[in-house]
Amino acid sequence: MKDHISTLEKYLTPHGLAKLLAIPNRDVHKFVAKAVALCEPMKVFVCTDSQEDIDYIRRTAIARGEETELAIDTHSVHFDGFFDQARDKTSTRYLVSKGESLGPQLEQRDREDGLSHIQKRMKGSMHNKKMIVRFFCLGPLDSEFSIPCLQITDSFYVAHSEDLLYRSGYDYFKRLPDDKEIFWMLHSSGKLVQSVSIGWQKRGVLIDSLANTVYSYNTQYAGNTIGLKKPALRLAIRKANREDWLAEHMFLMAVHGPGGRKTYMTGAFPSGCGKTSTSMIPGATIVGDDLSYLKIVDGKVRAVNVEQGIFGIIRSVSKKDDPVIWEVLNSCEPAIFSNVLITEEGYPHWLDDGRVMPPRGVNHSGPWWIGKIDEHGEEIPMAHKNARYTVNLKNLPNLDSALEDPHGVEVGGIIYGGRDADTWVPVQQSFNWNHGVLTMGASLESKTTAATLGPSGERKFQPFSNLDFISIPLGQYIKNHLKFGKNVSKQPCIFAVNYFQQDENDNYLTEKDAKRVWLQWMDLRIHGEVEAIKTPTGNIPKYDDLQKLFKETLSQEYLHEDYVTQFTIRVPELLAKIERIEKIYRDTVPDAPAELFTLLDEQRNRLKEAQVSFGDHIHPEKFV
Ligand code: SPV
Ligand code: MN
Repeated sequence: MKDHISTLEKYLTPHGLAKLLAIPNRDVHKFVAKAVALCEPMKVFVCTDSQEDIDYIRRTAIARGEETELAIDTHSVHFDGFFDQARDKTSTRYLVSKGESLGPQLEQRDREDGLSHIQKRMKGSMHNKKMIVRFFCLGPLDSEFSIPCLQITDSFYVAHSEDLLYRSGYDYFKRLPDDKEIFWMLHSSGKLVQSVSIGWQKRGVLIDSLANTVYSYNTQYAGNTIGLKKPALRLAIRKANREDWLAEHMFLMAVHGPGGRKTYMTGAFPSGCGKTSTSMIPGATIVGDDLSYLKIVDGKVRAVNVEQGIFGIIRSVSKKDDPVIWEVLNSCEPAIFSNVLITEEGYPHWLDDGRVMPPRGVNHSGPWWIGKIDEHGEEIPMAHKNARYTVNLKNLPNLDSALEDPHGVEVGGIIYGGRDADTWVPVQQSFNWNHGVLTMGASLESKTTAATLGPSGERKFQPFSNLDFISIPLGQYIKNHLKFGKNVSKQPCIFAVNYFQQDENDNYLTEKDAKRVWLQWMDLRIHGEVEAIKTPTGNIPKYDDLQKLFKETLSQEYLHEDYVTQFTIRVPELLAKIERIEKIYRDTVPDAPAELFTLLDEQRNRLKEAQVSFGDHIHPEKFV
C-alpha cells in the first residue's frame, strides 16, 4: 500500500493525487501506480466529472495537434496513421494460462509471455507525455447493468472521444462497494510524429481476462484504443458467461407501431453492414447503435445501451438516406470527425456523401488532391472508407427516452443480419428461439468491410456478428444463448434480415429505405398481428402485408414482381451455406452444441424436399 502511494506521489501533483485518493478503492490506486511505474509519464492528469476537467481534455487534444478545430468550432478532426485506419484483428490477442485454449477461432498468446511483452512494449512509452486517468460507467449509472471502467491513456483524442461516447463515472467510482468488479484499460499511442502514432508495425491489443485488463499500444485508431468499446466488450462477454447474461454487438432501438406503441429490438450486424443506419432510421427511436447488455429480469429480457454516443461509419451518410445524422453532423453540436477530407475552408467531406467531391484538401495521407497515389501506385481515395464521426446521443432528435433507464427496456425482437449476396431473403422470422439462435445467429456469414484491416468483400463466418469480440470458446457462447432463452418466460422473436441481396449482375435487390418496412413487419409479427408464409428457412411476409406497409411507411408502390424476386427461396445457395457452416462447426468448434447439427440437418431436409417439389429457385407463394 505504502509503495503504491509513494509511486503515485512521485508522478502526480498533490492536487491530482487528492483527486485520485478521493476514490477509496485501493485497487484503483494500485492500477494507476503500476501504470505510471511502467509508462513513466511526464505528468498525470486525473479527470473528474467536472466540466472544467472535461473541457481541458478537448482543449489539450487540439493544442497538441491530435485534433484540429474545423469551421464549426464545436467540430474537430482527428487523423490516424495511414496504416492504422481500422481494427487490427491479427494483433488483438487473448492472454491464456498454460493449458487453456479458447479454440481455433480466437487469436491467443501465452499469458506470462504476453505480460512480459507488454512490459517491453509499454516501458517508458509515456516519456514526455501526459497520462490521463479517466473513470466511466458502462451501461446506465447505478443500475444492475453498470460496470465501472477505468481508462488510462496518453491520447487526448481517445479521452475526448470517450467523453462523447460514455457516461462519466468519477463520482460513481467514489461510491462503489469494495467488491465491485472493475474493468481496467491501459493505452499508449507510442511514438508520435506530427501527432500520429507511427509504431503500427509493433501495435497490439492484449486482453488479460484473468485480471479484467486490456492493454493497447502503438495504435490510435479508436476501435483498438477506446478501452470502453471493443476491449471492454471482450471482458464483458467473459463476465456475462460467468453470470448468465449476454454481452452483444447489438444496436438497441424502438420501432413505433400502430397506436404509437413502442417495440424495442436489438440487432446484431457485423461492422459496416447497416447497424448504425438501422438504429437511427426515420420513424423509430434509438437507444444505442453498437453494444447492448441483455439480462433476464422477472422472466423477461431487458437490455441497455452500454454507451451513450456513436462512433459511426461516415461513408455513404447522405442528406437523402440518413437525414437524422446528416442534420446532427451539420449542426453546432460537438462532433469529432476522423479520417475524412477537410477542405481549405475547414469543412469535412467523405465518400459517397452525395455532394460534389472537393478537388483537394487534407486527409489521412496528408495534403490530398484528385489523382494522388500511394507508394504502390494505387490512387488514394478522398477519404478513408472507414472514416468515422463521433457524437453524443443526446444530440439526436430521435433519441429514445429510455437511454438512461437503470432497468433497461424489454426486448421484443432480436435481429441478425450480414452482407449476404445470395442466400437469405430480406426479412424472415425464426420458428422459435433455438432455431433463430442456431440457424440465424450462429450461422451468420458476411462479406468483410473496411472496418477491419485486410481485404474487403470476402465472405466470412461471422456468428452473431460478434466473432471479433467473443472471448470464450464459441461453443460455450452458443450454449449460453440457448440457456438464456430457456430461462426466460417470454422469449423475444428472432429475425434475420439481409440488406445486401444481389442479382447475377451484382445489382442490389432492395432499396436502402426498405429497412423501415421490414422493421414495421417485425413489429406486427411480435404482436401477432400479421400472418406469415412458412418456408424451409423461416417465416416470411405475405405480399399484401408488405404492399400495405410500403404504402403506409414510405408512400411507395411495392410491385409483386419485386416481392417475388426478393423473397425467392434460393435452394442450392442455401444448401451450400449449410454445408459451409456445418463444416466450420464440425472442424473447428469442438464444443458446438449437438442441437446445432440437428437443426441444420432439419433445415437441409426441408430445403431438399422443397427442391424436389418446386425446383431450385422457389417462388415464395408456392409455400402458401
Ligand atoms: C465496429 O467496427 O464494429 C465499430 C467500430 O463499431 S470499432 O470501434 O472499430 O469497433
Ligand atoms: Mn461495432
